[in-house]
Amino acid sequence: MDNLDAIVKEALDLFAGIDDPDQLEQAKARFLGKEGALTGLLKGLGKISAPERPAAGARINQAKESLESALRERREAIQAKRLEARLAEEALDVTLPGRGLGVGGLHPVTRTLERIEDLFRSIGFEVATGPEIETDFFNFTALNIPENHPARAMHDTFYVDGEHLLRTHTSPVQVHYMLRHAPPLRVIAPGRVFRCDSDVTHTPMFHQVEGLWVDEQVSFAGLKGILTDFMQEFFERDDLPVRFRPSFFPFTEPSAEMDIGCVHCGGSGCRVCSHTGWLEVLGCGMVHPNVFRHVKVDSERFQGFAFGLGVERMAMLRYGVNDIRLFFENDLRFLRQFN
Ligand code: 2NM
Repeated sequence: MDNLDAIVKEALDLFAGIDDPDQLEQAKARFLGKEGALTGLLKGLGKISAPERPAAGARINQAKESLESALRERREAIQAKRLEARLAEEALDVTLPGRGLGVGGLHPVTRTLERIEDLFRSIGFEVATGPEIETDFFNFTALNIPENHPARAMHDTFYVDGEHLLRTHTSPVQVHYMLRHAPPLRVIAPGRVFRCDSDVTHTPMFHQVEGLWVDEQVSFAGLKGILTDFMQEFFERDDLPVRFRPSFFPFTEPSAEMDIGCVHCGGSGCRVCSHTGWLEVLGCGMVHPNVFRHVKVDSERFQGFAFGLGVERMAMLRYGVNDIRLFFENDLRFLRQFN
């Protein structure tokens, strides 16, 4: 009992210096555990004379309580300190600027498509769309391409079943349009087309714009004028040379292909134009009477001119892209250059 104050002081000093909960529990056991110093004193109470026993017991209990309350305080202090350290470590600086929103942009093919649409809209053309899955009739028969005609093989068609296919051009949209609208009419049909063809210059899906003008005084001369103006507006060069070469399409007669002076070398000859100075950019012609017959347009009274161009090709020439596949890889390093 003479050591009681010394034991309490030793315990309180020890507890005060501990920062770890496990160590604190071990220290507690040294004084209050089964073999602890205070427990030992309580066990020895029996040896104390009866008259002194209650006072001695009370002193030991008091000491025990003071140790327990010191332990409680210490535990709380350790916990508070740990929480503070964690909060400091995990603190967020809410005043830091945010990452910001990336600004998206339109795909170069979309931009080119919209540019073409805007130019034709500005001269009175309507924009029409139609399904990508078509019937044999709308994609071929109505366009004067009969069964077993080599043009069907030429187009490398993806067939869905015996009657349905992925359209190989957007001309079927013009056929639908002519069935619903009587001439005079001016319409372009932009959209995806599909051909079973894949190499450096061909992708199995690409975009086309086809145009059609039907009226009573439509001529090949008018066709040449409109397409020349269009190319000069599109490439922003009013001195852009153009030429028309005879060609063949089942749905037009006569038919022609249109070339423009090479936008890469200016006509002197380079790899882009295969050293010819010219780039083929479009097919066109006067609508064949058989097409008019299928859509019930009187070909004695009306004439029509039509044309078709590839949107990816126009985008490549406008932006100087040398591989069509870049448009479909969706590599952001490529796409970001068009923003
Ligand atoms: C081309 C070339 C020439 C064309 C024809 C028609 C329709 F439906 F009126 F008969 N639409 N588009 C046409 C004519 C398309 O693409 C190279």
